[in-house]
Amino acid sequence: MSKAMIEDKENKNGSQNYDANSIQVLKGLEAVRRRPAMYIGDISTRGLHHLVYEVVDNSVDEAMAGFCDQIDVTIHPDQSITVSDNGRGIPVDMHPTQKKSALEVVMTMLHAGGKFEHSSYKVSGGLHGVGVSVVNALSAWCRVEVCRDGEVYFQEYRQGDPVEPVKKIGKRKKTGTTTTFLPDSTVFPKIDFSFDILAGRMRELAFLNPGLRIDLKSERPGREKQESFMFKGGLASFVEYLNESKNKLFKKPIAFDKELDGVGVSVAIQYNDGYSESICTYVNNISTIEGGTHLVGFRTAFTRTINNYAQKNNLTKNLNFQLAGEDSREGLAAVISVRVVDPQFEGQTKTKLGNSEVKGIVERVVGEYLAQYFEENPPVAKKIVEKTIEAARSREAARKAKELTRRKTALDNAALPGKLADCATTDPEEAEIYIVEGDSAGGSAKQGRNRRNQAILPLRGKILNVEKARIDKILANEEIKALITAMGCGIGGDEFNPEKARYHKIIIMTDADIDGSHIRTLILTFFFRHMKELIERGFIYIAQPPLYQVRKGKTEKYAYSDDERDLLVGQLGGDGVTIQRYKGLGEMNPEQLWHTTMNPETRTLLQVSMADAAQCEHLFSLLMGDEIEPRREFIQQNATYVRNLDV
Ligand code: 0RA
Repeated sequence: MSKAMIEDKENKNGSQNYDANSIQVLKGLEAVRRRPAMYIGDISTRGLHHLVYEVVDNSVDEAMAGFCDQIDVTIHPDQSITVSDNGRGIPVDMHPTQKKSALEVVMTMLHAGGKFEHSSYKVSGGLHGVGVSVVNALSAWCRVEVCRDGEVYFQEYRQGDPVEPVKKIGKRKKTGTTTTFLPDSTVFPKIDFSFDILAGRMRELAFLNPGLRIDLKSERPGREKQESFMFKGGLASFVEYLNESKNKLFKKPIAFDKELDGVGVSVAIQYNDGYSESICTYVNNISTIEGGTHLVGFRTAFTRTINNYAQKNNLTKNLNFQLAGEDSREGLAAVISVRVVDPQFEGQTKTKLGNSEVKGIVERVVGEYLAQYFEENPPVAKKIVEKTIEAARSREAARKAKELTRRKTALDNAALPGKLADCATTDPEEAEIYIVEGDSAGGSAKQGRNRRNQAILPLRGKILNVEKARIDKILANEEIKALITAMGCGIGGDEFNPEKARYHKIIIMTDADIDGSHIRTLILTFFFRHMKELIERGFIYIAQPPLYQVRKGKTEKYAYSDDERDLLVGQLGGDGVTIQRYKGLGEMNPEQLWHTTMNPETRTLLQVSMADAAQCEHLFSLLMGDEIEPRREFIQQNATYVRNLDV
């Protein structure tokens, strides 16, 4: 942005008059560069990838408006990104008040999008929708090519400032917009795009916008990769993807699109023979991890319709207890996508839909469609009711089991598990717990820790795979019981309360081998399925033990990757250097464990986040589900799959 504008900002009682538009300009791109996290969440992996989403979202808007069906996303060798679409092209005519090309206004003014409102479903809150000008502001350079009216228009920017006015650089019959940008290394500490993270979002967008093709390509040497996403089936394909490795209760997903009172509602439903509920919800293509009114409306309609059908057809006559909502959702995989003109986002992470009118709309649309579907497809309806009744029966059994554990812990004076070495502080904000694989590493961790605020819970061997067990069996498992009591926040719909979590850093520490990663996945699956909000609140971390000790004489250094090892060997001068590969945590003594993995001053923790809820759903069911083949394939391809969780 120009210098004059910045100076004007300081000039509060300025001698010049500014209209609303120029005031927007004044608190424009400079503010973005000063506080990037305000606009893109953070400047870590997540914020970096957010830049790409922002640009792609604009092209998807153009697709939703019906003018674009192809988007290409390319990661170049220098980590610059190109997003290209075949839409109408960003307008280039003179902006009436700004006296410059509309393209320049879009690229250099914050929230200039409103002026060109072309899609009634443009997002006004939440993480997305901050505008492509934010991406421009946070880029070392950015180049835009617009093909419109037979011409090719071009403009380039440096850290958001135009290099020259928009100019014509050629002729082209086709229309579209191509944006290329290089994230600014003075803003982002680490610039390395993850193909998998981008692929997760592109796949999701392709599911949510049936018929839209998104081609993702990495041109980085040694890491060339390409994937194409296009799903004619839309949400039906999405739900099949979520259920990929599961046994389905019925083959064809129940799916529909409806519009009521200006709200577009799309839903797809399919059951698997598992025990968890996987509902992915979206508002205007944005994942609403915390749910909201659309989810509430869906659940209400769903439970009521199943209950009505069961009663009407006399299917519950031998039951001496009620069917509950959670019963009807056991093994349910569903995707709900709504399009709302003025979405209100609420909640801790602004991913909860607040619009109250949406509840009733979704409830009505879903209720009407499902009731009719059940009438027309009695075998499917019967299967769902039977599954619901079975779930209700086991809920009864689980209730009894829970009562038993509760009574037992109430009688026990020491309610906390015996093998937990608790910390002194009772302030959850500063309390940490290390969940450690194996008794021997647990012993070292207990000796090495800071007793004041670090608790240690050793888990023996593999914990139960919760993906394959019902709640009553889960609650009977010793390792899991220890985990639940240590966490202190209870478990299961009505009893789980994240406010009661005894630690706000829950750190999973396992060996850096295949077994260790399996155990880590088992523990993560448990949190994901039964204490999801702890992940959403950012309480779950993964410890990073070193892979190597590199030693020369008295100097001991630790390497956390092969690259780092080679670097250290080089630094120490090569000759006489010994390298020890750590196969397990148990090989480190308490001091080494403290220094490398537990000392807050020197350790690295990976925070587990739910950036991509659908990808997590798919990942966990894939890793822990019934079918062995896709899992084996996945583990082989993704030895470091936790990174996919955007940690
Ligand atoms: C406003 C109006 C029109 C197109 C667009 C915005 C537009 C924006 C982006 C951003 C990325 N790709 C895009 N494609 C289109 C169309 C105005 C008209 O032609 O009438």
